[in-house]
Parts: sequence; structure tokens; C-alpha cells
Amino acid sequence: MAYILYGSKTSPFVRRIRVLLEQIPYELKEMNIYEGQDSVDLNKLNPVNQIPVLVDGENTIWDSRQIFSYLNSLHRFQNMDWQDENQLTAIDGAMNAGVALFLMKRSGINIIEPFMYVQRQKERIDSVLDYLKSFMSGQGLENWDFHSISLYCFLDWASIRGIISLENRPDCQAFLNHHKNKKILTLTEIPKA
Ligand SMILES: N[C@@H](CCC(=O)N[C@@H](CS)C(=O)NCC(=O)O)C(=O)O
Repeated sequence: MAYILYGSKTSPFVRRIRVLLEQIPYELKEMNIYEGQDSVDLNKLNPVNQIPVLVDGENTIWDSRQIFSYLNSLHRFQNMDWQDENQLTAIDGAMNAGVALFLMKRSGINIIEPFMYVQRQKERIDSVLDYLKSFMSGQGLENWDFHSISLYCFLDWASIRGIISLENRPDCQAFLNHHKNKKILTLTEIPKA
């Protein structure tokens, strides 16, 4: 039985799982998580009310990191040591900060103002992108694994949504350019609207 992935085509967390599943059959069930019946249904699937959610027969897995671990244990995509886990935690930290800023923007909160919470999110993103510089010009170019997939999905989403500017980040720009022509990235492109 194919996996069922609940998510949206706009979420970077969902996209990284869709890219990971490039060679594996799954059904994407699209949800509008913020309104209507879908938001009620999501709550029944996942009390945290977040996407993605993966259903594999009797197993329902919340959280994209957990979904990766679950799929990795079944399909052996890559070996993970503690440094790899740390690196994913750094990328996840930037993604979570980016989504927090995006939700604030959507709620009409001015993220240009120097609110402490806003500053903390921006500083976290900068700190992670600084930390990942050597990854972006080394392993991240050579390997197409969950780390590079996650970073790509974050950078692409965050620049499209105006959360980060790539103007002063040539390393990020070069990393995106290096991978952008992959077929799976075209197939999972984030809708611009
Ligand atoms: N840690 C979660 C974060 C997922 C997440 O933030 N998803 C967003 C969509 S991009 C969401 O569901 N937001 C709804 C909300 O937080 O209310 C994961 O990795 O799956």
C-alpha cells in the first residue's frame, strides 16, 4: 500500500518529504490547514495541527523530521551520525524561524520592527546560514541527501516568500543554482501565488 502524505504544495516541510520520496510511490492529500473542514480533519490526524503528516497503514507520523527518520529506517536513504543530526537541527531551526516570520507577516505583524521575538528569528536564520557556508560549497553541492534537500527547500521557499534576501548571500544563491534544474524540484515547485 502506498504512503499517504497530508500536506500542501506551499509548505517547505512538506516539500522536503516529497523530494525525498522521488522514487517511492505515495499519494499527496492536499489540505488547506488554516480554514474549513481540512483544519478540523488535520486536528484529528495530528493534535499539533501541522503538516506534513505521513500515514503508512496503521502508522501515522507527525513532523517532517520524524517522517524522515521513519522513512530512512525503512528505505535506508543515508547513514546518520550525531553531527548529521545536529546539522539537520540547525536547518530545522532556520525553517521554523522562517515559518514563524511568515505567519507573523500574514497576521499583519510588522517584521521590520525590532521586536525581540522577530530579531531572534532573523538572527537564528543568519546564524544557521553562516554556519552552513562550508556545507553549501562542499558536501551540499556533492550530495543530494536529506540535508541538501532540506536546505534547498528552505532557501527557495524563504526567498520566494521574502523572508530572506539572497542578494548578500552568494553562497546560498550558488547552492540553489547548482541544484535548481533537478526534475523533482520542478515537479514540486512552490506555487508563486
Ligand atoms: N516541526 C514541524 C513543522 C511543520 C510546520 O510548521 N508546518 C507548517 C506549514 S509550513 C504548519 O503546519 N503550520 C500550521 C501551524 O503551525 O498552525 C515539521 O517539521 O513538520
